[in-house]
Amino acid sequence: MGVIREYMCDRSSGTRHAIVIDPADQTPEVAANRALAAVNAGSRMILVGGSSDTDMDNVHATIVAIKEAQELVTWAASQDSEVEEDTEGVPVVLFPQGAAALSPAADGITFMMLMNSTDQRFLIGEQVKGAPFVKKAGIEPVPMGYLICEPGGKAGKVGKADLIASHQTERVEAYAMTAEFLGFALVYLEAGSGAGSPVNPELIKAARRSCDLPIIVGGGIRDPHSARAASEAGADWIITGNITEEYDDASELQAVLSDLISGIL
Ligand code: 1GP
Repeated sequence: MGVIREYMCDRSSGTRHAIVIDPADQTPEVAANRALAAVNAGSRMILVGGSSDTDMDNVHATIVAIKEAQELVTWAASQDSEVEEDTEGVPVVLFPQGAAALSPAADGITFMMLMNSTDQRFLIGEQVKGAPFVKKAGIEPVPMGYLICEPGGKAGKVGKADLIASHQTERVEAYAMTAEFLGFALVYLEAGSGAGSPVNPELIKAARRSCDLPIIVGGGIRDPHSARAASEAGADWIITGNITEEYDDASELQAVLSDLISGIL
């Protein structure tokens, strides 16, 4: 098993937090500062991707900037005998909209099927297009079933998803079982970036009871309360995106994310 898959699927330390950085929304330098603030707050992974306006150039520049910033911090800490804490960086993983927004600098890629898309392109088309690049670049693919739930936001529209309604627990159970039977490593329940309400915890519980895969939950999680609700319902990873982009000041962002992460069990 690859190291990124092992890392993402490790449940020994309970629910973890990750941020998603959209390269279309900020410069690589700003993205790197935000990533460092998130890691200081306790985030354990940086996902890079967005539903639109990402391309090879902005995705690559963003990943390189984040990795260089992490390396600089690690190097600086190694020069300072006073610093005792672990300053190793966290993995930077592609969370792509498709084959046109990849980077060889990533540590891994969520190689995903948008399982409830109505468009062949998001079920298998983009994956077939992107696979040769992933292979050649030696990026570790982590197979993931991606499910978009109501309200779905831009991801739901772009991905032409037949959204999972908040009461459709049996439907989510069947998808989660299917993800496991197909050999995926992870299931991601997405409410859409900026969603007015996060994924219904009942859907998370349904996915949890029907498969053994680690569950990632994101979309509309903005406070410790909703982070805790997702965690209690069985999420292994809590993802936040928008909230990270609302703060330019790194220490302010770190404080907001520390507070949110404190809500996770
Ligand atoms: C995107 O689910 C994530 O895939 C993040 O959503 O921007 O609402 O935090 P937010």
